[in-house]
Amino acid sequence: MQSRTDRGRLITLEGGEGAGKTTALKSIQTVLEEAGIRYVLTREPGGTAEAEAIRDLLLGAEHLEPITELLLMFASRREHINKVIEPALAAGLWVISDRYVDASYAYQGGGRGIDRHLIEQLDQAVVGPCQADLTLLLDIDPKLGMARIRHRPRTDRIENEQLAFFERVRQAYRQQARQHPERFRIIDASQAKNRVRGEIETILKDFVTATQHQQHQHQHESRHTDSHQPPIDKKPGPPDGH
Ligand code: Z5A
Repeated sequence: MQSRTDRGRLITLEGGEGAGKTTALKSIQTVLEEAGIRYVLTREPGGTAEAEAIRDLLLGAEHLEPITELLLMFASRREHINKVIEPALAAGLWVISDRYVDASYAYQGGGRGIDRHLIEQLDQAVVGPCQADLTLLLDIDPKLGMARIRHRPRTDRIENEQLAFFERVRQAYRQQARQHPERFRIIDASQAKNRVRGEIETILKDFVTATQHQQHQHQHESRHTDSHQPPIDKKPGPPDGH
C-alpha cells in the first residue's frame, strides 16, 4: 500500500471576491517550481470536462435553489476528485486547487445559509479523506475586494450578490480556519501585492521544507526497519521453549 509520505500534497487557495487569488497562484507555482516539485494546477467548480459543464450551469444560470447549488458543487467536486486530484496525488504529484470544499462552507453555508451539518455530511461522503494538506485563505474586507473588481465588464451569478452575502462568506471562511488551524494559513489580502506575495512564499517554503523533512525521515526509518528484517531465505526459528 502507498504510504502517506509517497503521496503528493493538496494545496487549496480560498478567499472572497477580489482577494487576489490569481496573483497568489503565481506565487505558489513559483515556489514549487524552484523546489523542483511537479504539480497539477486545477480549480473548482471545474477541473474536468464534466465538472466544467457543471460550472457553466452554476455560474451562468439565472436562478438556482440554494440546495441545487450546493449539490451541484459537490457533484462537480466528486468528478474532480475522482478524475484529477486522487490520481495526481497517488502518482506523487502535488495539486494546487483554486478553491475546494471550504468554499462550500463559506458560500453555500455562510452566504446562502444552508445548514452546516448537511455540508459536513456531503463533505464526508464526497471528499472523505481527500482533504487539503494546506489551505491559504486570502482574507479581505468585502468592501475593498468588491471595489477591486468593480471594473470587470461581466460578473457571474454569485458575484452579483450583495455586500451582506460576502460578509457572511468571510465569517464562514474564518470559522473554517478556526476549526482547522492545522492546515489553514490566513493572509491579510488587503496588503500591497508584494507583501501578500512575500507572505505566501514564506508559508509555502516552510511547508515544502517540512514535507521534505517528513519524507526523508520516513525513508530513513524504512531503511532502518528493512535492515532489521530477517533475510528472506532464513525463516525465524520457533518461539522460545518449543
Ligand atoms: N463557489 C461556491 O460558491 N462554492 C464552492 O464550493 C466553490 C465555488 C468551489 C467561482 O469561483 C465562484 O464559485 C465563486 C465562488 C463559487 N464565486 N464568486 N463570486 P472563482 O474562483 O472562479 O471566481 P472568483 O472568486 O471570481 O475568483 P477570481 O476572479 O479568479 O479571483 P479574485 O481573487 O477575485 O481576483 P483577482 O483577479 O486575483 O484579483 C482581482 C483584482 O484585484 C485584479 O485586478 C488584481 O490586479 C487586483 N489585486 C489583486 N491583489 C491585489 C492587491 N494586493 N492590491 C491591490 N489590488 C490587487
